[in-house]
Parts: sequence; C-alpha cells; structure tokens
Amino acid sequence: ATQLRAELQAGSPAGLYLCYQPIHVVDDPHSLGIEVLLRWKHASFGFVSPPEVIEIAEEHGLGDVLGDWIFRQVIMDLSSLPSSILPRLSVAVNLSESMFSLALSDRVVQLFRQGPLRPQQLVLELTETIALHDFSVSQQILTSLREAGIRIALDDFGTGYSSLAYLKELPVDKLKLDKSFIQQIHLDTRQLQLVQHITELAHDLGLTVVAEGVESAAEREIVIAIGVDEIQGYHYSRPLELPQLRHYLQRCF
Ligand code: G
Ligand code: G
Ligand code: MN
Ligand code: NA
Repeated sequence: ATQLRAELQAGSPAGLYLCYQPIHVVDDPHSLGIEVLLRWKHASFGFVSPPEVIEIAEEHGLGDVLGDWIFRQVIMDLSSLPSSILPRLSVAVNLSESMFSLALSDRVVQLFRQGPLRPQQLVLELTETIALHDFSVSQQILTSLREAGIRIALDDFGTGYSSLAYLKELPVDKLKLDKSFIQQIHLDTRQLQLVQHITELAHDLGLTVVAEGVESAAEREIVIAIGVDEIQGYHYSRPLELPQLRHYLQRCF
C-alpha cells in the first residue's frame, strides 16, 4: 500500500493502467460510449482484480488518490485519440465509495478543464450500495453533478436492493441492467418479460437503459427488440487497451 500510494502520487504507478469497453448506442452509429475499467498487473502477484485494487486503496485511505489518478489517466489516454473522434465519445467511470462525496463535481470539473473532454461527455457509474448508503447525501451529490452537466448511471442494477421506487427520488440518467439479467435471455421467457418491464418503467421515469453482458447476436437482437438504448458486452468487444481502442474506433467511425 505504501508503494501504491507513492506511485499514485508520483503519477505513474507500476502495472496500473486502464482498459476501455465500447458501449454501442442503438439508434446512433455516430456516437459511442466507453466504460473505463481499471487493471493492475503486479510484478509478483500477477493480475489483481479491480475490486481488490479498489478495496486495498480504500482500506488505506487511498481511494481519493486512486480516483484522481483514474480521471487524470483517462484524460491523458483519450487526449491521444484523433480530435475528430473525441466529441463523439461518452466516457463512463466507475465510482468507488470514497470518490462519491460532495467534493466530487468540483474536482471533476477542475480536472476536465485541462482535458479535451467536456463534463457533458462524462458518465459516472454508481452502484446501488453506494447510492443508498446515505440517501439524502446522495441526492445532494447527484444534484451537484447534474448541475455540472455530468450524467449518472446506476450500475449493476438488479443485483442489490433493487427497487424502482427510489429511482424517481434520485437524479440519475441511466440504468445499467446487470449481465445476470441478460445472459440466456433468449432462452427464458420470464427473464425476458422481467427485463421488458424494467425497461418500460425506466423509460417512463425518463431513464436511458443500458444492457450489459450482451455476448451473442441472439441476445443483442432480443435487447434491441425490448427497446434498450445502449448495449455493452463481448458480442461487440471485450475491454480494450488503449492501442486496441484506437483501432476499434477507427473501424467504427
Ligand atoms: O472489468 P472487470 O470485470 O474486471 O471489473 C470487475 C469489477 O470491478 C466491476 O464490477 C467493475 O465495476 C469494477 N471496476 C473496474 N474498474 C473499476 C474502477 O476503475 N473503479 C471502480 N470503483 N470499480 C471498477
Ligand atoms: O460491474 P461493472 O458493470 O462495472 O463491470 C462490468 C464488468 O463486466 C467488467 O468487468 C467487464 O469486464 C465485464 N463484462 C463486460 N462485458 C461482458 C460480457 O459480455 N460478459 C461477461 N461475462 N462479462 C462482461
Ligand atoms: Mn460499471
Ligand atoms: Na455492472
């Protein structure tokens, strides 16, 4: 942890880097989302899973430092993309518990001033667990993010204390249906009806719906028929390192 802190503060932690997974917008081939996914290849332990990296960081009070590193790294990585492509992207960053504070929106706006991205291109992914930890504080944080033009996605929807009831009380913009909802959806009618109802309800609340974990053409066709707005999954692409992302974007646009 001491080493991780020193390296994070120096700006170039060994073995830490970001991958990017495409998120396709069903009705708009001219824009693309990408989800930022943390990777840590440790010199002696090999790959450490992102939740473990986050946990180590949070346990040692490094959640903020890691969060800042992620935002800076995203800005640096994406700055190297062609300027014709950049405005078409929206970039989704996962929030850890300590990043989700009242200081977040000012911090992000400040960091984005240096970069080629506008806050309007940023989506912050929040799990239900973090969002529901303190409901009224969450409302304040989310309101300040929205005022800065930043959008919010509720991540892993369906795995936690899912209730659509609180959704209308939280200023969120998107719902990410967890991949456990999507897998085998083409073989299970009840599953399909459930996803259909959730999608309709989310749309009634003015939310955009993202289907995660779409792995096959069959699953893709079904979620499009259901009316989801955006699709993410191995069917399109695994999380990509920056050079592969560059190639993917060149093929896309
Ligand atoms: O990409 P992968 O399957 O390894 O991610 C596993 C889990 O780790 C997912 O739940 C994902 O949301 C989480 N995760 C990946 N990158 C980040 C990150 O940068 N920050 C946070 N807080 N979580 C992340
Ligand atoms: O929890 P969160 O949704 O933030 O993390 C997304 C995780 O899902 C990442 O770890 C990513 O690698 C993984 N993922 C993305 N697409 C697929 C997919 O099509 N199938 C499976 N099994 N996992 C996926
Ligand atoms: Mn996510
Ligand atoms: Na998720």
